[in-house]
Amino acid sequence: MTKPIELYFWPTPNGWKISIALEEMGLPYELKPVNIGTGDQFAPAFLKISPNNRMPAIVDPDGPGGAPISIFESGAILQYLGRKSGQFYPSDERARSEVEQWLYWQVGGLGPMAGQASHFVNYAPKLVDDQALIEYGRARYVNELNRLCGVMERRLGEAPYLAGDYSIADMASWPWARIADKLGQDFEDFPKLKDWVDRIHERLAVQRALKAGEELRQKQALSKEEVRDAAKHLFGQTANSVNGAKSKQG
Ligand SMILES: N[C@@H](CCC(=O)N[C@@H](CS)C(=O)NCC(=O)O)C(=O)O
Repeated sequence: MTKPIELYFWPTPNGWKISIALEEMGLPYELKPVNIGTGDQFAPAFLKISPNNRMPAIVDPDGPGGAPISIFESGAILQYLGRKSGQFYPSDERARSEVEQWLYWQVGGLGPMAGQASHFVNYAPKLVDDQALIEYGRARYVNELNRLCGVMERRLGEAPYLAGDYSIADMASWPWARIADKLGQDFEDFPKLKDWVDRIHERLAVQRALKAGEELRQKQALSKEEVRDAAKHLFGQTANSVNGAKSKQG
């Protein structure tokens, strides 16, 4: 029996990309919680697997040549799992390039921009007393996310899924796109995007992925104090602060 893939995970959009892929592909996996609100991402053992101190990451005990392999960066993980399972990542060059364009669009654009929009909508208002100071950043990222939702809306008018057929590119974009309404967007302006969000949400594998590790999820609306506590670990990171956190963790 092959050993399960270890998924270093916290229930956030980046984490769900990989639990969705593992569920869709029917690959056995085991969740290894990385509590990013309390600093688990700086532990030396985790940095060996994920040198960027971010989750998700995986360890596949049954990697190439039968030896273990660790992988960080959600896009690289999705490509690895797609190649391993032979699913949702076609081998035909034209179809594969289509998937890769939308996958890279997600990891280079939608993910970082939605992440910044989330920072300015959900966190900055609880961290900065003078709200005028955050307005420029909030508008910049909420507008950029709006533009990206428009890109998906146009694309989904041409094809049912981002790369034509359902693929790892959809698995990467869906966890962020589905919360666009919580990040200053109105789904009424993006009906095709909303339909795609709903179609993917109905998939049983996606429902199982959302359930996995659900108990790790904190309540949605954090108090000012809770946000300030998590912010000590999550925000204002520098090369020195990461090294300092690392040495504190032994
Ligand atoms: N580019 C990375 C982004 C991953 C990422 O930003 N993960 C966040 C959680 S959603 C994280 O681990 N944050 C921990 C930290 O900021 O220290 C990927 O696609 O895997």
